[in-house]
Amino acid sequence: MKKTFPENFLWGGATAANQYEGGYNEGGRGLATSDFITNGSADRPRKITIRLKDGTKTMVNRRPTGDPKIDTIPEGTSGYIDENVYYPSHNAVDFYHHYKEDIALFGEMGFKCFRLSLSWSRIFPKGGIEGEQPNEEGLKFYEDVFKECKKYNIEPLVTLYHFETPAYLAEHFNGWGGRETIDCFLRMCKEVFTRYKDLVKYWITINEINVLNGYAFMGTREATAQVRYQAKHHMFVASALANKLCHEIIPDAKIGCMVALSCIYPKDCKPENAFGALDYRRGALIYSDIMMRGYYPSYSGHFFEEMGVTIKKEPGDDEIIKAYPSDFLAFSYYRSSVYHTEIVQNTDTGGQMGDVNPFVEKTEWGWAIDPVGLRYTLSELYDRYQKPLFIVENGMGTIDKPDENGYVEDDYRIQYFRDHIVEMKKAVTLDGVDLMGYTPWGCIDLVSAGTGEMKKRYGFIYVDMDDEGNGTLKRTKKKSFDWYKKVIATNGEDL
Ligand code: P53
Repeated sequence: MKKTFPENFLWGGATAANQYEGGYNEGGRGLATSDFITNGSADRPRKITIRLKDGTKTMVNRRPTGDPKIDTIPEGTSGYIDENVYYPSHNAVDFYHHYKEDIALFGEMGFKCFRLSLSWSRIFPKGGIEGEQPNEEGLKFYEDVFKECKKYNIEPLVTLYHFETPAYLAEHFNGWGGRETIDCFLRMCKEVFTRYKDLVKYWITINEINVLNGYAFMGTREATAQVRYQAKHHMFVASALANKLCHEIIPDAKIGCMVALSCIYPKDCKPENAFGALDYRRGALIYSDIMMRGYYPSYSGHFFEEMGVTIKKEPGDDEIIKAYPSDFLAFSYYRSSVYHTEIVQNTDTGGQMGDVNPFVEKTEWGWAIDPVGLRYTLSELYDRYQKPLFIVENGMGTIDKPDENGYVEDDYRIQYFRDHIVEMKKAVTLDGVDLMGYTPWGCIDLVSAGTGEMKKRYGFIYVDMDDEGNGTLKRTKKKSFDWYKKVIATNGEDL
């Protein structure tokens, strides 16, 4: 039995380009689907702005309905952003110009690992279509970032795809709805594996593959179950072939898949609720089952049949998925939720909605705070796969109130992390889970994916910016900064 975390445990923090990087029209970058999404709030959904066929600009709800009046982004994509609307991804919190400062702060906290994603259209502005040359300025940017990490002995953990599809691929191939996108993705992968082979040893193929849906996330025009699961099938093939390429080009690298796996409990001992919760959970586990084990699981037949989905596979797809499974399973864990047969569940997001749990408290955004659920999930996943796990997102989005010096006393955040790390430690020491590391989400304040807000903050570092993008972008350490620094320095002993 292990007594504590392993020596080489990867403590760190996590970010994603579409919410953190900015510089959307700098350095030769092409536009991405995320650049067309406005800000929103908990009760005002984010919208995707695109042009109507008649030429007028309009707004549509974030989940496209298949309305034929709505076109995807036509030729010359740059003309289609509405200057009067605020798009949080455009400048985000400007990692593009602050990376040295930010990485120095991560270094000061003692990070062993920093999770970031590549903006695909920065590497290939058109997504890597046949004959397209990579954008040297984009490649150089990430090289500089990784070299900066090395200065502080920080291992980059790089997500190849996180909530943004090159707009060109959305326009021409229906994003991940088209098989062509697989080849484009692989051209991008080959380029970055080759370029960064000495700098990056930890990779993740596709972020939260189970929550992806519609134009914003996958570049598809429609968001029907048929289109969604066909696109996911393309992602399974792309992910497996990316694993293959990665191992060929960087033999000592590890490459994982990533699924949102916040946990789900049955409401009570009513058998239908217990089985219902198990079956509902499969809606999320199907993704890791396919990518970790290498085949569509036996229950997937009834799962797709009930949704009226028929997956179109090309000859060889199943063999590819079988031959190149993921080395590890990365997952996000934020909360738990409760399954009840009479409550309509949000399909496959691994515990998004459900009945009220009277035993746990909630954040201001209604996310149940449940540290034991983290141990539960770690055990569930390790018992199922017996392969290394990596918690690549966890944390608490809150409204932080800085004092006159910009200092935030975020004792609630410290409490959240302390409680989760205690349970994570039990999973490692008592349950024997092989856990590679822990990278809390939004280690520096960044734009919320769900609402586009800035005020939903997760960071150890405060960034002076508001929901409309106003502010100095000044970085200030919160109280949790020094606390997390101590946790890392003692390898999780002093909490
Ligand atoms: P925000 C939905 C459910 C679970 C995780 O979320 C999710 C989402 C998308 O909103 O996203 C992940 O910012 C995601 C991050 C995201 C983070 O969780 O809505 O991988 O990009 O920022 C937190 O509070």
